[in-house]
Amino acid sequence: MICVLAGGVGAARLLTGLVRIVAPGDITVIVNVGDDIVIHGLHISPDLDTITYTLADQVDPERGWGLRDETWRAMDMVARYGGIDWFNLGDRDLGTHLYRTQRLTEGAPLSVVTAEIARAWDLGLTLLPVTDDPLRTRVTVVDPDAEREVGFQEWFVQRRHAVPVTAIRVVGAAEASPAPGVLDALAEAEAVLIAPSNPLVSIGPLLAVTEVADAVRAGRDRTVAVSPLVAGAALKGPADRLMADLGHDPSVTGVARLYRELAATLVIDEADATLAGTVEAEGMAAVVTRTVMTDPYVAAELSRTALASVGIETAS
Ligand code: FO1
Repeated sequence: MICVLAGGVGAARLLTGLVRIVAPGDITVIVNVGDDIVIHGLHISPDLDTITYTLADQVDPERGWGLRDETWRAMDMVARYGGIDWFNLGDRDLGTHLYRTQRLTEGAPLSVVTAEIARAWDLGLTLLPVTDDPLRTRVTVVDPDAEREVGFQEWFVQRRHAVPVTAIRVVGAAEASPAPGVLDALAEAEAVLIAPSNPLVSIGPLLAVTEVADAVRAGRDRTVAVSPLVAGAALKGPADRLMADLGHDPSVTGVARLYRELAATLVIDEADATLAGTVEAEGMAAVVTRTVMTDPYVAAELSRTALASVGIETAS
């Protein structure tokens, strides 16, 4: 059994490789829900949907989120009325949010609804939201006029993550319990993979749930993280700037400082080979390989290397 801690796009890409080398039935993915937002009365779970659509080979390849061949006619109507149109919901994507919202309204927990959606797309693996309880990442931003705390998507999408950030808070974490199956998956996993997702706003909210952090820490020797930074830059998203804004070194060394108590090994890109020594000085084993997942075959080799670093050999 392999357990993966996941955010959105980077995790989804890694999973396209992992399912090529490990039977999907042996994979459990624990997914961030701190990015979730209720908008137009609909419950949107971006990271769960990004992973689902990517594994179903339905994600829009350029955007990395939402569905391919999408149309936007419903959003055009919202814009016509002067409604909230900065968060783009495609016509087909809306069907997912309608279904999820209806099921949640009926009282089904998010983990149950997530399993229903995953089954409808024949994913084969187990997708779990980290918690069924409300968990919301909030970001303190420096707007031109003032510093204010906003919801994750108000920072990420509405402000295009182009404003300085002074703090992150995961509201609800103290009261949140892990969703059913999360602690069992972590306890039973032969290896835990921390996907190349943003350590602060994608993996951070998972670890903000104390029991999850404790379970990951307890399995440190069989846990391996893949750095989301290559040569000091995030491939997608604002991880590098966010780390710098919040006083972390935006490099694999800074990633090692964030993960050293949770994971024994950090997989870093060939571009960062010269920093392997500083990663090891932080107390993690460094494994150097190609980490830029240009296609699922590279993602499969990256997954294979990551698993091998904690003693799991997979057939090639
Ligand atoms: N990202 C954007 O940059 N602009 C959008 O309008 C947008 C809409 C959206 C709708 C549904 C969904 O599942 C994801 C969406 N995303 C959008 C991506 C999302 O904001 C981010 O990928 C994650 O929250 C960060 O991991």
